[in-house]
Amino acid sequence: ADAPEKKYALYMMMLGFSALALGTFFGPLQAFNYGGLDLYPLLKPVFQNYYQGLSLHGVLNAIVFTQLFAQTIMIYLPARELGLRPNMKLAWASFWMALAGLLIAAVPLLLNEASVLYTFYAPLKASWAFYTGAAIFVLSSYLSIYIALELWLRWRRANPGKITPLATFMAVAFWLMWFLASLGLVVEALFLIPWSLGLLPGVDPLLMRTLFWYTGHPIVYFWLLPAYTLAYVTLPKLAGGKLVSDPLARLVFVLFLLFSVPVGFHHQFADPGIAPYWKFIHTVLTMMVAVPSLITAFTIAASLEVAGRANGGKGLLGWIAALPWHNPTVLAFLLGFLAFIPGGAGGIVNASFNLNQNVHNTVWIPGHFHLQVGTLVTMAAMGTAFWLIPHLTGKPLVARGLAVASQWLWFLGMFIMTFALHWMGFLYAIPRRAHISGSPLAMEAFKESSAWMALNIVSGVILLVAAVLFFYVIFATALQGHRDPKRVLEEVPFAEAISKPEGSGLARVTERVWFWFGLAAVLVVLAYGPVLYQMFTNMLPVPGVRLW
Ligand code: HAS
Repeated sequence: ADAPEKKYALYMMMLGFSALALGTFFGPLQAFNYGGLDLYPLLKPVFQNYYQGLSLHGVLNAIVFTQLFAQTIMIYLPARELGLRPNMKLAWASFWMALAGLLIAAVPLLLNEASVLYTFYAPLKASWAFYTGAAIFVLSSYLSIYIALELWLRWRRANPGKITPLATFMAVAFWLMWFLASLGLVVEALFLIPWSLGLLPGVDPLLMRTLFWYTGHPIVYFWLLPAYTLAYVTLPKLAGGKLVSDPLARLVFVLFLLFSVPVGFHHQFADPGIAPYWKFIHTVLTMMVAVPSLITAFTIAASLEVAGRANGGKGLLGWIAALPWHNPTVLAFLLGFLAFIPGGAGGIVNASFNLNQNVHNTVWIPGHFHLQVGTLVTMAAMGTAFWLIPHLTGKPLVARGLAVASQWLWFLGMFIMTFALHWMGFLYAIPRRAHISGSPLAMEAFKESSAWMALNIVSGVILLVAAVLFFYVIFATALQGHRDPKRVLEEVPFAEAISKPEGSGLARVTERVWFWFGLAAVLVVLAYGPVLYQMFTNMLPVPGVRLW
């Protein structure tokens, strides 16, 4: 790593992949659980039970890995695009804060004192160290928000009147969205930490759930948007073509800024204490947040078509075969996006107020999100690692064939697993977050779906093999002694756009970032304000309980 931001990006990303490696190890154990095979007794005394494994799996994969990858991509890409050095002191401070938070939270997780799953619903209570470590970890992303905004504003001062380059624009919209989105978790931590220390007699579970889901839905776009950014700014070039429309890509990110946050009640359709009309308003807003993904489906597919035709593909579908499927990065994105189609459709089922009653708290839901975050987001990160680690280190990719195999196997494993989970959830109402294999009664109750459940074991084995291959490739690449700068991508592969932002009215309108941010904040206040006000004021008059 010759530039300091390269070293920062490498460390951040490898820390994220280390978390993913450990978290992923528990994945097959969850899959085996749904297949009726309980391997947890074999892991004693190091790991105690299913719920400890599930908490480690969710926290490390969904919270830690995703945030560290965002802190890599959404700082490194704008820095390279603008040719500016980010504030390195703060960048390293964010790294050390994330590491410290992770280590503090890891202790209770490993001691089975924080087995409260990644949603940490009260009244489940974890050790104070878990909430404190998690808070420090999440707050490290606030430094990233500052670093990205400072970088952008520095560029703007030097380039008045110019349209912000695309990756930087995406990073700015992304970090502003995360600032708004993360406030729920920050406020929740202000209750959970004193409660876990015994300073508060209790917390209101409904309020805690509401604060959690305030952040808990937009956090999925916090996971998704680095993948989308890479898909817009690098995939078209890696596939051999161009991005069809730069302004449309900007519109997508503005729509995410506006609609990612005011939607959290769609996780609480079954909760009492929130009037149905509020839930309905959040349903409508959730449908709005699917729109930027539909635009993305169009723009990315069209850009891939441009690439396929530039590679010599002919006819209606010949361009698909002409895409560079042998390139492990392109392959990862193609397969990830294919999985995202049924995943997105499932999301719309979840959001549909009444249909949700059929799938809520069943294994359909883990089926949905393993297509979204487990397949697209993770594969985008894996695929990107195949060029980014060589780019950052000057060391060429080791075992390209295994890299390709890891992506096919990951896709196949996820496909089988999510197919089975959707089926089991929708038709047999098998509950999620349930230790099924530990209870003969539960196995008896779900006998009729045993064929689907057995598929989970198959998928667990395939995913384990895929993970071993992937982690071997990236760690062997990063740790080898051999450098060969000629065989690595020296520059970030930024794609050129066919429809450019210069002269585009849409690009001018989207450039008014502070206006969109203000509007997003107003939407949040309208969609959440009255309900939260009511929840906070209802909480106060409980006789004999002082909450502050
Ligand atoms: Fe979700 C639950 C609704 C997207 C993650 N979601 C979850 C949970 C997680 C999660 C983790 O309304 C569980 C939380 C928990 O533990 O309880 N979700 C949606 C909707 C969308 C959506 C409407 N979710 C995501 C994404 C996630 C994610 C993205 C992670 C990254 N979700 C819900 C709801 C629930 C829920 C309810 C609560 C359910 C309950 O009852 O508990 C939308 O944003 C989806 C829009 C997506 C599309 C797809 C567009 C397709 C594209 C692919 C194009 C293909 C190409 C390929 C280009 C409309 C972009 C070309 C290929 C070639 C080869 C040519």
